Amino acid sequence: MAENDSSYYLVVGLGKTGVSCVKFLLARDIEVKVTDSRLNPPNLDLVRGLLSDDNISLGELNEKLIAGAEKIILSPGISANDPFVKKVHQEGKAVVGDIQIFADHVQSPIIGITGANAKSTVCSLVRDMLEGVGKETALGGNIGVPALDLLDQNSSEAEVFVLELSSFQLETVEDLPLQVACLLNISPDHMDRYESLQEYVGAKQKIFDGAQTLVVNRGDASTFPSNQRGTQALISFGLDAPKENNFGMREVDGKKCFVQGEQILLAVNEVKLRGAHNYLNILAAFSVCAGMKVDLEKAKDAVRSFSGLPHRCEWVGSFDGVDWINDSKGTNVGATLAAIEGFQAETEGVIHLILGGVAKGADFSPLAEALSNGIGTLFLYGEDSVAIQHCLEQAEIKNLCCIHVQSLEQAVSGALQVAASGDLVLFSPACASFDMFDNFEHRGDVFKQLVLERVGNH
Ligand code: UMA
Ligand code: ADP
Repeated sequence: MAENDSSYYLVVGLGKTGVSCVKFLLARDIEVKVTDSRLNPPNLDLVRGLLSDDNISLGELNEKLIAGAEKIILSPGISANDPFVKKVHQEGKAVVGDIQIFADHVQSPIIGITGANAKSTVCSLVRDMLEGVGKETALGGNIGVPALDLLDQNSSEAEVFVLELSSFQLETVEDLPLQVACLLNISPDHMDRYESLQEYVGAKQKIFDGAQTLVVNRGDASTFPSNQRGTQALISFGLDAPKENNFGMREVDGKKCFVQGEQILLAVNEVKLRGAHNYLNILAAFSVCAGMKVDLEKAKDAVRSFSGLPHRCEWVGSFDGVDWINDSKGTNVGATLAAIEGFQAETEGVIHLILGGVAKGADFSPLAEALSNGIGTLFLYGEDSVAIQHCLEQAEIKNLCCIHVQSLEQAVSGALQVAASGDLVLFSPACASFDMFDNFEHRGDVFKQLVLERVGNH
């Protein structure tokens, strides 16, 4: 591969993001080279159709390509601590991610939403609310559609862009002029990539830097900006009664309601989403739309009809009085905790929890209290199940029956045996899926199929 050609953009990583960057740059006649540490990255055939072999370097991140590159475009899966990235910085080269390139090219307002959990749910609800008031809206980012794929050269721009932003993506932004930036919540995640929780929070907080209106969670101090500029408006949401024009909940005539200040927006029984965590998600979406100056009265219908996304506390079925829930997207401890707490208030009997997979260096002790109160049986499976059990043993959980199983199939069979009418079986793994499954969707689909076959036909 030629290394010292005239200037080019170097795309690092050939996952979804890398490919979207290659396509975007080529469409703008910018010379591109690519490198990936894998010998056979996922989109190799597609990229071979776009670039000559001379411009593709595989098997390691090729440091020799740094010198001739005008800009380095880093995929989110590559950490700033990677030796390649350190070398890039040493050589004084500009490093950006796809989100910065996107922001540099877009005219329409952009909403950015981040947080440890609930990003996809809130982004999707905001999109539905904006469309409900007649705004043509495009949704992308960490949710699965790379941001640059939202910019089709041949069609006009959407009226509003909603971007789900991960901490990985935020690491590489320099100047993100968001109309509304929302930080939903913080709980530890990706502790195998960050040296401390502070470093993770710091990456998330970058969402606020260039934003006009900031949306924060009153119940979570880490979501408040560490440096708010005087020109930036702040809107907060929380489950308590709100002050001024912020968002929260009040009891009105014996009914729990979503409110803005004193003004009632909707009663809880008018919406399909259930559980305190989902009420927060609705309030966050209202707050974001308020930041966009949307007529909330007109946006309410979209909230009423939103029934949540697959794999997020998704109800699979009720068999012999037992509810089965697929929360495969619960990929960290904070998500699983929210799911347990969300269902505890509404479950007559006990919750049986299925948990396991790749723990990403997480500490499971925050689950101790929830596991001591109201969890019947815990089924542990997957690559890190022994380490998780060890962590839980140290937390001295009382009254918990913990069973190790070899597969999700065994966990479902075990749960079928122990669950009695009025109980709920919650599959919320608190872990990543790639020890046994392609991704969280695959894992959730396998769980649903097992439940429908094994339990439904029992
Ligand atoms: N990788 C290598 N070598 C390389 C490049 C990547 O081994 O040279 C590995 C990474 O370590 C990672 C995997 O390949 O394990 C994918 O990395 P990537 O940067 O190529 O990822 P993309 O396919 O571009 O997908 C990314 C997001 N993935 C990550 O940030 C890891 C997707 O979020 C996102 O949907 C997509 O961009 C479009 O924006 C997924 C995700 O898991 C769902 N995100 C994390 C999360 O939600 O917790 C942050
Ligand atoms: P993300 O895109 O951030 O992963 P999702 O909307 O896909 O978020 O939800 C992922 C998981 O987070 C859900 O399956 C649920 O377990 C949990 N969750 C949902 N809402 C909340 C919330 N408000 N706080 C904490 N956890 C939540």
